[in-house]
Amino acid sequence: MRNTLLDEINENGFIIIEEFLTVEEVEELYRAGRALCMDAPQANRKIFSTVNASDTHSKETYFLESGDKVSYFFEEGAVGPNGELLVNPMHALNKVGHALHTEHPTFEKITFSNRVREICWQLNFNRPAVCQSMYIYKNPGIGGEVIPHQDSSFIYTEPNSTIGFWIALEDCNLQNGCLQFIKGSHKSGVHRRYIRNKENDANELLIYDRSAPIYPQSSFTPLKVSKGTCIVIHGNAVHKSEPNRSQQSRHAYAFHVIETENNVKYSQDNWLQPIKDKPFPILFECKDKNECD
Ligand SMILES: O=C(O)CCC(=O)C(=O)O
Ligand SMILES: [Fe+2]
Repeated sequence: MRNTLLDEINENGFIIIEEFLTVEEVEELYRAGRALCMDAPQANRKIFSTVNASDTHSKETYFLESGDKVSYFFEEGAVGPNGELLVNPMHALNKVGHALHTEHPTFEKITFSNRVREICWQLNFNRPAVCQSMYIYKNPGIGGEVIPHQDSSFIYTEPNSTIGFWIALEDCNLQNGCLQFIKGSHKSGVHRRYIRNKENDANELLIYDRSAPIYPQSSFTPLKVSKGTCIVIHGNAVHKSEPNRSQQSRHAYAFHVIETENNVKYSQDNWLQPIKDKPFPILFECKDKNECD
């Protein structure tokens, strides 16, 4: 019983769980995501892109400080040269992050639900913690590509323990930029890392330690999933999503979980660091190992 999900993630690098959320829960999260669009800042809008590294200091600082906040990241094509909005505010955001799981009750409720705990338990976590969360918009026409990556590049633990929960809030297909995976790619280690730049006076606060690997398009399998589906992602699984070329948005709620026991070390080089006296919140703790088997 405990090993079905474990076998699946160990084999493919991901697990697809259909109807993970009820229709009502999907609706509640989707409504909350849309409401966030109206709360987004009207000045000093910050852009998020995995393609163009036109990083300014203020943009990187905003990102680095977003770990315990509800911060708003705009699409590249949504903001004009003077910071003005070029599109409908409902279509302007790339994502909101990275602490919806602690700062927003609607997202907190799903993140700390027994369904999530059950999956972590089945995946042999002993003291799992949620380190980040985000609402991803992938808006029609404007929603940019997410380049091939492993989540462990950003959230690195030793040994690897990172998993992602990615929950579709709308039906996903090739046209609107569904997730695509290289099956089995989690078996090949962490290919590069995104780390804090140790050079104090450097322009870039965050850097990759290696150049981007080339993954052939033919190696990716698109996962067309219905809203309410949860895809559990192994930290080392290579995945991506293409731009949204459709007329429909492709909203999703995603969060990441790490092990905090079993001598697992969270890397101090990661962009995301727990705030002093505010450790990453725990999903459960197995005090007595026998109790958890
Ligand atoms: O939603 C996407 O397109 C990418 C999300 C992703 O890579 C993640 O949640 O780890
Ligand atoms: Fe990812």
